[in-house]
Amino acid sequence: IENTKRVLSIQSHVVSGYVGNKAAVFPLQLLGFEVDIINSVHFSNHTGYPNKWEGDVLDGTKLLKLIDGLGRNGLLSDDDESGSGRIDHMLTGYIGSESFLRSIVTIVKKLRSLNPKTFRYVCDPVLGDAGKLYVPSELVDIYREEVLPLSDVATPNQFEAEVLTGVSIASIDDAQRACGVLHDMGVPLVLITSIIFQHGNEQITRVGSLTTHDRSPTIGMLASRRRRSNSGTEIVDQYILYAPLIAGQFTGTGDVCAALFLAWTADLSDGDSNELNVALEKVGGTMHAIVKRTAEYAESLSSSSSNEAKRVFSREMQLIKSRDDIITPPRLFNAIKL
Ligand code: PLP
Ligand code: PXL
Repeated sequence: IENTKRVLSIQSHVVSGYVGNKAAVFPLQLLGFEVDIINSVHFSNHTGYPNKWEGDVLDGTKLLKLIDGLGRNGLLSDDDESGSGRIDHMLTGYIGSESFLRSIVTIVKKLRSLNPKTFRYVCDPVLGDAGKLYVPSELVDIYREEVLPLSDVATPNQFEAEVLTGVSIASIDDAQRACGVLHDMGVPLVLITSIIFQHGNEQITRVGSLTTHDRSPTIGMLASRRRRSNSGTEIVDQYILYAPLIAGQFTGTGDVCAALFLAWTADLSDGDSNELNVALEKVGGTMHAIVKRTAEYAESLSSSSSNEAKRVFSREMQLIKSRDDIITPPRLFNAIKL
């Protein structure tokens, strides 16, 4: 029997809507993963709603207790080599406090020591977006100095990549350099999930595989992997994928994106360079389909929704209706080798 890969996903839970675990778990399960779910917060709704939210936050001490409980029952490791119970991947997203982030560091070290050969930690270093930090600034240095050196995969957006590396990203060259800095910090595989090139960037639209108008706004996703070849030399593979930018503010897209990238890179091996492009195309295809369906739905309601909370709700991702696009990613965009 083929072993099912197990993911420990430590993220937010919201009763209504799709961010954090509510955004990541369904895609992972559809793609065949067993998901062990720890909810870092249990909120009524995401924090972008006009009337705030209610709910509880799990602190770092309680998080470690949950891990203790799992460990005492053999649910973290694989004593008999059967693969059952072994955690192969850990995924984290938005983390709001220093104590919680430090507990994450402890857990990554523990899980890696239990499963040193195959354990992977996929870190979405959520810091902010569009020039604004939405976590305490102390977290930035902890990500840089303690978390990223333990990460096998990181999925920053453009702003996060800039803050973590100090490289400001105005061109593809800059983005490639930022990935290099992240590799130097110890992360072998990086996905910059969204680089927004405003219209008019000819260099970008020309090399892209877009069929849309030359000057339409474009979103780029850049995957970068540093590996050792058979002869031991260091190789960096980098691919970029361009998609038409869909206007509007959507919440939780980064969370789905990280989960999909975890899933589609789960079996990348050291030898091959030509699988990262396939993973990037699958992630880009599914993301575009989800965001497009969501934008169309929000647009269809926009005249009828009078209140602001309803408008925010209308932009919640149409994740359930997108199930076929998650299981079988549409082939929409080609990854271009850089
Ligand atoms: N990829 C595509 C095609 C997208 O449209 C989006 C979000 O809009 C993303 C990826 C994820 O971006 P982010 O990580 O900034 O939420
Ligand atoms: O998508 C990130 C996220 C995670 N957790 C909570 C959020 C958000 C975004 O708004 O509100 C609670």
